[in-house]
Amino acid sequence: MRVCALNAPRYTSSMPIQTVFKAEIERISILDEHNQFDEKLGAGLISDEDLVRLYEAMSSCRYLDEVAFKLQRSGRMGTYPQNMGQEATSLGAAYALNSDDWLVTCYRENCGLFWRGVPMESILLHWMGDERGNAMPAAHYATPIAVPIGTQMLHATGLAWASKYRGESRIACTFFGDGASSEGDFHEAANFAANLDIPVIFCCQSNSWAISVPQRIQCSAPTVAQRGMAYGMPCMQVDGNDIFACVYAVKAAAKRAREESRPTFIELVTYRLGDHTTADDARRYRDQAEVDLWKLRDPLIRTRKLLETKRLWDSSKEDAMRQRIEVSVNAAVARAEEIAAPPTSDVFDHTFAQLPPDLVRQRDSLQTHSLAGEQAVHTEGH
Ligand SMILES: Cc1ncc(C[n+]2csc(CCOP(=O)(O)OP(=O)(O)O)c2C)c(N)n1
Ligand SMILES: [Mg+2]
Repeated sequence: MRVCALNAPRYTSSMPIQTVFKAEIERISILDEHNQFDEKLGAGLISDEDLVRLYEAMSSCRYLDEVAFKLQRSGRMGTYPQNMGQEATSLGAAYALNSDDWLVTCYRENCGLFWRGVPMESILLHWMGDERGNAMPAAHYATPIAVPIGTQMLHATGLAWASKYRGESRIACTFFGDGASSEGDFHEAANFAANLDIPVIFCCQSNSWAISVPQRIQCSAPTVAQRGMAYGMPCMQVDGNDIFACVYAVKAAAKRAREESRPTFIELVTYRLGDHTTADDARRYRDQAEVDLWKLRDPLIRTRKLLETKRLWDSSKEDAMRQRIEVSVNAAVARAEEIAAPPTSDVFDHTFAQLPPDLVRQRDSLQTHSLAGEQAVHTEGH
C-alpha cells in the first residue's frame, strides 16, 4: 500500500478545496493459475524441497476435508467447516512466521495449524464436540479455533501487546473471514493495534461469502483491504490461492511488526469451494459457474503445475503421496475416535476454579435426572 499524506498535518489553511488523503492498494500475485511465475518477487522465497512439502501439506488438509465430510454424514462427527480451496492462506502464513509467533485462527486454517504441528486429532476432537480438542499444545503457539465470529482478532491484539510489553520478539498473526471484518470486534482490534503500535498481522480470508451473504452486501468498499487503511495501517491485497504471494505478504508484514512494531492488514483473496459447513447447501444461493471458475484457481492445482514444470513431480509421486496421506489421516481419525468420551459432568469443569453452589446442584441433579430446584438433595459422589 502507498499512503500519501497519511501523516499530513490535520489542519491546513489552503483554500478552497484540496486533497488531504490519497491512497493506493497494491495486489500481490507471484504464481497465477496459468502457471506464470514472477521471478523478481518469487525467486528464493520457497526452496524446491519446501515447495514439495507445502504441496503435500495442502493435499493432506484437502483429504482430511473429504474424510471429515464423510464422518459427519455417517454420524461420527458434528458440524464441520471444510477448508477446501483456502489451504494456501494459513499455510503461507505459518511458513513465513517464526514457529513461536502466535497463530490465532478461526475455523478454516487447518493447513497452517498442521504445519505448526497441531495434531490432526485435536481438530477432529473439536468438531466431535470434545472440549479436549481445544487444548492446543503450548509448544505450537496456537490458540483454540474460534467459532464465535471475530473474537479472536482481539485476542491476537492482546497477545501481541503482551509480547511487546514483555520485550519479546514474538508477534501475532490472526485469521478471520470477510464477514468477520464487518464485526465490531475487528474495528476495535484494528483501532487499538494501530494506535498503540501493536505487532499483529490481520489476515482476512476474503472468500466472497459469509454463509449465504455475498461480500458486496456487507462491504461496499471496492476492497476489504482498505478497511485496515481506515485505521492508518499499511494494507495489501494478495492472491490467497497463490502460496508464494501468501508467504511474500506475511513475511513483509512480520518484518514490519518485528522491526517497527506496526500492524498490517492483508486481504487474502480466496474462495471456499465447499459449503459453508456440513449444515449448509451452498447450491441454494450461489451459481455453479462461479464455483467452476474458482476451481480453475485452486491453490493445489497451480502448485502441482509448477512442481511438474520444475520436474519435481509426476503422477507416480502423486500416487505415493496419496497413499501416505490416507494412512496418516486415517490413523488420526482412529486416534480421535479411540479417546474415551468425557463424562457428562465435564461441562461444569472448565469455567470455575470453585464451582458455585447453584452449579453444584445442577451438576449433581444432572446425574440423578431430577430438576435442580432449591430443595434438590445434594448427591455428590452418586
Ligand atoms: C458472533 C457470531 N455471530 C454469528 C455467527 C454465525 N456464523 C458462523 S459463520 C458466519 C459467517 C462468517 O463469514 P466469514 O467471516 O466471511 O467467514 P467464512 O465462513 O466465510 O470463512 C456466521 C454469521 C457466529 N458463529 N458468531
Ligand atoms: Mg467469508
